[in-house]
Parts: sequence; C-alpha cells; structure tokens
Amino acid sequence: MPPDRSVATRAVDHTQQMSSDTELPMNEPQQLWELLGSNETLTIVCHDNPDPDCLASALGLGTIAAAAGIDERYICYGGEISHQQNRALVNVLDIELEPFCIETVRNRPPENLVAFVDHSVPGENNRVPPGTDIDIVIDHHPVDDVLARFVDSREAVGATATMLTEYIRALPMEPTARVATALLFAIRRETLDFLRGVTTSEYEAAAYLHEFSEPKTVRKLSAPAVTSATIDTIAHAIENRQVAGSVLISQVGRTSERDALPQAADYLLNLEGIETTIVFGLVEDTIQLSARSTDPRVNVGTVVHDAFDDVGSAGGHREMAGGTIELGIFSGYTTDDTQLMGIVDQVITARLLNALNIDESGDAVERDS
Ligand SMILES: [Mn+2]
Repeated sequence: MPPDRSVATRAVDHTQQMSSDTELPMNEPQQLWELLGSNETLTIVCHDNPDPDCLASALGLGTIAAAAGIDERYICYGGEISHQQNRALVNVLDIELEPFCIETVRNRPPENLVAFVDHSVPGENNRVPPGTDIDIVIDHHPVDDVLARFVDSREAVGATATMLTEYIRALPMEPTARVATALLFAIRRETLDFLRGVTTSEYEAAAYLHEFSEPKTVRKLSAPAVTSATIDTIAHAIENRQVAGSVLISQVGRTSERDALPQAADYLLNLEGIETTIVFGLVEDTIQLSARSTDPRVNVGTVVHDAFDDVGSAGGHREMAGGTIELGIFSGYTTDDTQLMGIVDQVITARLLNALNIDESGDAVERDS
C-alpha cells in the first residue's frame, strides 16, 4: 500500500470515530427511499434460522418499501424457525415468510431488488450463492467488505432493528402497531433486555417505538409458552449433568428441539459454582452442542473448536458457542439410540475435558506453556 493511501485510510477511520460510529449517516434514509421508490419488487432475505432481530428488521424494511411504493414484497429465510420466541413472533404478528428460493435472486431483472438485513455477505449464514449481486444491506455484524448498491453497516449498534427504526423515524411515515411491536421486541431480545451490547441508540429507538407499540403483545412475545418437548430436553440436561470443578457437561439423548440445547446451557449456568456449561444431544443424524461460559479464563468458542474441529464444525464467541458433529463417525457401532448415546457421551466428554485441560477428577491440568 502506498504511504499516502494508508494515511488517508487512517484519517477516514478517525473521522468516523469522531462522529460516533453508532449514528445513522445523514443522507442514508433519502438514498434508501429513492432506491426503493424507483424499483418494482423487493425480496428480503433473512439469515439462516432467523432470530427476532432479523425477522423484525425484515418486517421494518418491508414497511419502508411499501411506503416508498413497492407493491410486491417478499420475506424469505433458510433453515428453521424453531426457538419458541421466534415462532411466537412469526405467529402472533402474522409475518408472512417463504422458504428461500434460489430463483428469486438469480438472473433477475434489475428492478427486482434483493436485500439482506442482519447479515451482509452472500453465502455466509444464508443460502444465497456467493458472488450474487445484492442491492441493500443493513447490518450490525462485523464484516470487512460489503458489496451492495446501498450499504449501512454499523458494527457498534446493538441491534439491526435499531437501525430500521432510525430509517422509519427519518422518513415520511409512521410504523403500524405491528411493526413497532416487532422492532421493540427485537431490540429487547437482541440486547437481552438492554444488558448486552446496548448503546444509547437502542434506548432512543425503544423510546420512539414505545408510543406506537402494543405493550401487551411485547409482554406476550417475551414469555412465550414453551413446548413440552423443550421442557423434557431441559429436564434431561438437568438430570444427566456431570460437574468437574466449575464446568458442567450434560447430554440430553435424542431431541427434536435443537433450540432447547442453548436454553438448557443457559439455564444450567445458574447453578451455584458453575461458570461453564456444555450441553449436547442427538438431533436427526448429527450431534448438536451448545456451550456457555462466564469464566474469564475460558473461551468456549476456542474450546469447542479445538475439541471438534477434526470431526465437525464448532466455534463461536468467548461466552457463547455451538457446534455440529456428523454422526457418521459413531453410527457404524449401533442403531440403538441409548447405546449410541453411551458411546457419544464418552467420546464427546473426554474431548471436551481435554480441550478444557481438566482431568476426570475435575482438577485443572497444569500446562507448561
Ligand atoms: Mn442482530
């Protein structure tokens, strides 16, 4: 890189920081409005297994597109909507969703816009082929280069729903109760009730949404009924727990409720003396695993990555991680789930303890390095 370029880059970064990196750039709402207003259809692609932040943001962008004059609007997604809070959001607010279909993004006329909310890159956490042209990206995930005609990428913001609220606020429109309720719920959920990654932008967006939203519905969405299969799965995780020092490892056997695993891991973290939890189970023909830690010495993302990188895909953040291991390596032994789980349990637990540097008695193994 020539020296003048690097100086210029640094100068730009500096300015961005000075003007607060959470703030909505001044001309963006008008640019988005004009892009939407001069086109005919809009397909909003959610990321795989969309969460409330993504779903509400899709609803928010759809409502802006409608106000800008786009009559044909679609929201689609890949994967599943299985967490009870996500299902409740879709059902209670009657969000129309379609499974992702590759034809809607491929070989399309230029007046058919494609948008990403709460994700940025084709092929990353979505089923869109890498290299596909994207028209609109609004996201708060850290990414290097986002290619689209309209990009608003602000890592410092706590929720994508906050960003969509800012657009609605800046444009000549008002949110319906349904849209305001979805966005407000998403902001609460994404920031764990204003405790995680929250900025003043979330409080400002929430204050604005409050007067349009239905508090009763927000309350209903926040405490949805849990299926008995989820309760059973959590119960198995409680029953089967093994504790080694401050680490708790448990397996739930076979479950149809993939989203019960992170809930079990979260719940067991409340147990006195426990700082790290790892819960796994058989889901279809995979082993799914969810990990949590509040121990500053432990990075569960690295732990699960080190333990299972050679047999599956596992990783995540310091405090929150997950993984999938194909059952292929175990299924040759037996077709009986109980027997199978016996073998799986031993292997997975041994690998985890090894990655955590803990021996079977629960003592940390000293490492030279
Ligand atoms: Mn998000």
